[in-house]
Amino acid sequence: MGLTSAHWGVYEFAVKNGKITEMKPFSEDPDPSPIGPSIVDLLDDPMRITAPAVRESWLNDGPGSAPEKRGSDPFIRVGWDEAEKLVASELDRVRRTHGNQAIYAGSYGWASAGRFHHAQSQVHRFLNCLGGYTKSKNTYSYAAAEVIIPHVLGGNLMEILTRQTSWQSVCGNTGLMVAFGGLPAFNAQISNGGTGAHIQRTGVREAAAKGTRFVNLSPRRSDVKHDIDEDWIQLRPNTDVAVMLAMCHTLLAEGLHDQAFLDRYTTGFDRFSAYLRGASDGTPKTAHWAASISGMAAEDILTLTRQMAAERTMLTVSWSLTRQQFGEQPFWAVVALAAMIGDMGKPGGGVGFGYTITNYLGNNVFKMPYAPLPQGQNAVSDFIPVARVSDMLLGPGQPFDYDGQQYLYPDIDLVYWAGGNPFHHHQDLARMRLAWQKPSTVIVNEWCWNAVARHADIVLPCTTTLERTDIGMTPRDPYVISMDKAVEPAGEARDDYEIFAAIARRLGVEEAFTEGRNADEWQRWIWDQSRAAAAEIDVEMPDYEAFRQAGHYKSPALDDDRIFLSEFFADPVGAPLATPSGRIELFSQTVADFGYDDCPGHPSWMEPIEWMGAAEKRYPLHMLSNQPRTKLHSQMDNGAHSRSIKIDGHEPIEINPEDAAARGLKDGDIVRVFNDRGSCLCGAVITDHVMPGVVVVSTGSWYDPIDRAARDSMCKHGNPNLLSPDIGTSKLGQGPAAHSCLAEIELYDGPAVTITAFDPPEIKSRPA
Ligand SMILES: Nc1nc2c(c(=O)[nH]1)N[C@H]1C(S)=C(S)[C@@H](COP(=O)(O)OP(=O)(O)OC[C@H]3O[C@@H](n4cnc5c(=O)[nH]c(N)nc54)[C@H](O)[C@@H]3O)O[C@H]1N2
Ligand SMILES: Nc1nc2c(c(=O)[nH]1)N[C@H]1C(S)=C(S)[C@@H](COP(=O)(O)OP(=O)(O)OC[C@H]3O[C@@H](n4cnc5c(=O)[nH]c(N)nc54)[C@H](O)[C@@H]3O)O[C@H]1N2
Ligand SMILES: [Mo]
Repeated sequence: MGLTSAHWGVYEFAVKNGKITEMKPFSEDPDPSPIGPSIVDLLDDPMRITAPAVRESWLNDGPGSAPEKRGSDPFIRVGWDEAEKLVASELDRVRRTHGNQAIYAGSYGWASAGRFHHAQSQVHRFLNCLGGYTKSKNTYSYAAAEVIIPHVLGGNLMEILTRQTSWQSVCGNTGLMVAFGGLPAFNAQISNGGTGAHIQRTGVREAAAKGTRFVNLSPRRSDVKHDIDEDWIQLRPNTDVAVMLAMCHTLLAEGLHDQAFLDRYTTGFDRFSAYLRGASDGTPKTAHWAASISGMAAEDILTLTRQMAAERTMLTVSWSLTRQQFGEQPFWAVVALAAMIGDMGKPGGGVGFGYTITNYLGNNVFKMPYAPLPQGQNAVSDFIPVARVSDMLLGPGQPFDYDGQQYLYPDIDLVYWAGGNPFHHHQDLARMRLAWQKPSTVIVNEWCWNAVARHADIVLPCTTTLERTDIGMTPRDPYVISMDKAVEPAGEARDDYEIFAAIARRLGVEEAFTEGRNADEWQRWIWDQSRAAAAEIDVEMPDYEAFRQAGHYKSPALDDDRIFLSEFFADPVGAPLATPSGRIELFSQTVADFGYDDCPGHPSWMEPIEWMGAAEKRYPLHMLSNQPRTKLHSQMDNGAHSRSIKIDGHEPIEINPEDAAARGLKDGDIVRVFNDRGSCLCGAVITDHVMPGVVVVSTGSWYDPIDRAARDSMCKHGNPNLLSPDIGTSKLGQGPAAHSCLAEIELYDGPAVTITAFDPPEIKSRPA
């Protein structure tokens, strides 16, 4: 059997006559994900891109022609030679006439697992060899937290997450785990870079067996409800901060806060507590105040808070809380609440940033110094906060705020994407389609005809992980996987590396890009560099041949159960945090001095524009767009596993029975979900797992407009990003705010529709 690694786990496969005949989970995985095997049917599915293709108007009439036809124009199949020439000459034209900053290649997205063939690493390295590109900062996952947490705890959030208190420390120590956003077990299928063994469900079950009580504060029930007996307390979306502040207020008012902890480890409690008491704004943040905002009963807030003070408590926040307007506040407020409880630094106590929402959180992994593919230097300093992509394209030269400074949006003439799908991840897709008309040229490396490929001018077909050899390696997981090539590339598909090497050759930078190594030699180089770095910290890794022979390598286990920031809590003076005060900042003078009205100097409740309590609501329901349980984002939406839960081909929408009854809807009905920004069709799932007033549509259904030529056409398939707002979380983080979204639903009684998301675009051959 061969081995392969994906963000959803490791799989073994068998091959016969050039086809994969079997794909089964890795023998060491106790809780494998069913997502994996879907890939097998898709390798030579009609949606596979098998040859380079160029949009008809662009090819016939040149760069910038008929940009409004992106997404509806047919494609012309071209040979690699011509495709390479077109891409090389376009990159050259743009950098010479406008400068390298006119190339936008943030290229955000998850691409595939595998350390060498990681598409973003490849595209960034390639463009750095050419003089650089405008980049993006932060992620769609938790951009707001990435910017606020360094002001509160210091350091870098992505790095901090790998140091979260482990499940081993939770089991047997945590009396109460309070999960804002719940414990969505389906999300634990995923870990970026791959995962050898899924541990989250086991973690939850073992903790429950050893006495941890789980409380889910969320508009939606946790997916773990069948495994453990959680208490589910409903609250309105986007109101967690009000509840957290009321909990802080209750601790303060009842003298239950840990003053010694606050004195030793934090700064700014005086300012924060004045706000809690209402001294600074006239509103005490009482349980009754929060109840009127969140819909959670005041009595429940009081009771739960008293339990938190009495028991060893772990608070956890889902990343979804950051993907809403003022998404900086929940992560800051939860740190303040944990500090007042005073369990931080103790086994099983304090705060975790999202148990179960990816597999690596709370995994007791020894962090290995694995080498990345070197990226070189980007000579361009321009950047955007990742979710401001439409703003940038629509507003060249306009100023924007970000983390205390003002910058200008560059004027973009060429967009290059490899390994991400903005028609999956971005909000307000009708607005994005308008913005997408700005550049003269859009180039995309993809393996399937999804929406980002369909909206490109030049499409270069790339391989999937099963068509190349790689190393599955990430410091977040103990398993390093020797990834075998299973089958030959489909059609004329090439590895991203090969694609870039060939274009680099035409632009005279091949040597800089490849350094004379082929893909195999680079993988050996990555291994050897990693092995040398490991030896320096006295960890012995096998040599390259022995690793390839063995199929996988497992890094050593940690000696102790990890406790978040334990060094700091052991010695706050000797091992201070990387904040201005060296302590946890409950008030940040730095943030206060930025003077932002949407991100003050301490955790604060601010009313979002779109939420259930808004005084003037144009639409009555709050639409959440959570992560899909049958896939990763939009990847393999055309596969059997993802299709298995669709309703007449439409994405399901969860609706509470009360809301369904009020609209005369029954299970399985096709409904139109709409607001001012757009609409989509979904299949109704009527369930009391979602609270009244809230509907839930998972992301990931491929954008499938009824009329491909119309920019704001309804998506008949069920993509929620036609409805979500394209606003920044605040001037501080400028993160995406998809979860602040009101909508309405009604029975769809329009003409019958056929889903065409999984039909390839028209591809013409050149007349001979
Ligand atoms: N409404 C709403 N929107 C959201 C969210 C939400 O909660 N609500 N969540 C957001 C979050 S957290 C995230 S992380 C983003 C995710 O957004 P993305 O990461 O952009 O989504 P993916 O579908 O994973 O896109 C990866 C793309 O890479 C391609 N690909 C895979 N392997 C390779 C390869 O080897 N080479 C190349 N060239 N391409 C490859 C895949 O086919 C796919 O098109 O979405 C965000 N969008
Ligand atoms: N199967 C699968 N797993 C995934 C992914 C995937 O695509 N598929 N994507 C991965 C990625 S990239 C990321 S970033 C993580 C994201 O992980 P999360 O951000 O945690 O994931 P979501 O599924 O968007 O949200 C989880 C739950 O948060 C709750 N929620 C939403 N809004 C609010 C709110 O305002 N308050 C409260 N209290 N609860 C709220 C809802 O109940 C929702 O089901 O998931 C990862 N895991
Ligand atoms: Mo994410």
